[in-house]
Amino acid sequence: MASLPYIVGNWKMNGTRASLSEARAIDRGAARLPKVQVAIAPPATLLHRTREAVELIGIGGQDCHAKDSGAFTGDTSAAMLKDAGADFTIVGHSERRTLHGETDADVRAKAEAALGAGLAVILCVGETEGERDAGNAESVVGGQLEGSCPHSDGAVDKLTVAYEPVWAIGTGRVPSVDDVAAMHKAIRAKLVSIYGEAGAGVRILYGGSVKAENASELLSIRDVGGALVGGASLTAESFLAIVGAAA
Ligand code: G2H
Repeated sequence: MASLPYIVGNWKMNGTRASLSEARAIDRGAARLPKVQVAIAPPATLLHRTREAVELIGIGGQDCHAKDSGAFTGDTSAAMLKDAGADFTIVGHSERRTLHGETDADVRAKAEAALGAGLAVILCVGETEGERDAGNAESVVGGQLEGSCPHSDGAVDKLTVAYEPVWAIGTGRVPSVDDVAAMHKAIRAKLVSIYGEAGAGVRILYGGSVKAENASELLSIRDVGGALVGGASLTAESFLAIVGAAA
């Protein structure tokens, strides 16, 4: 059976307790749209409160450390996310890869730690504009998948991949339908080469300037199993418009 479309809000470094009203409104709205799986990734400071504020939607972290505990000032372990009520965590977002220098090996270690803590994983990949202009987008994304996909037992069953072209993030620019379709097809093929037939069942999200106006078109593309949404996930109104487009 095909899985439900999966719409995930990544709040990034946005949100205080006042934002819990948006989380509650998203939860109520999602209850009216049962043909869509909905989740949000609030900042770590809000995870526990968000867990208590919502009933239906999934809750996740935006990153985790690869170690369970230790002298890592400012970091949060996967076990801590789990303890705070998370169901999943994002790893390998381009803002982590670029601004924090995370390598594919780092991202794989984080994904393995998350799975070990009982979390599902949303693993982000995506090329820069220069890499696309040079004709290397598919090889770059393929290399990221080879380097960062987790391999522990059962990993494939708890894995979602998010394709986020770096140049489309927060810019209002989105790739053409043909380019999204070609990349998602290439990601699917790579997942099958990594995991065998099980790779055919991994959900692949598109992320990068998704909004209500472009969501229907993006979500209708073959092998686009949902969306990872940044800016437009910060209010219930704009996020639920995207969830509605997926229903
Ligand atoms: C990409 C996306 C969320 P935005 O980072 O993961 O952000 O929708 O703001 O482009």
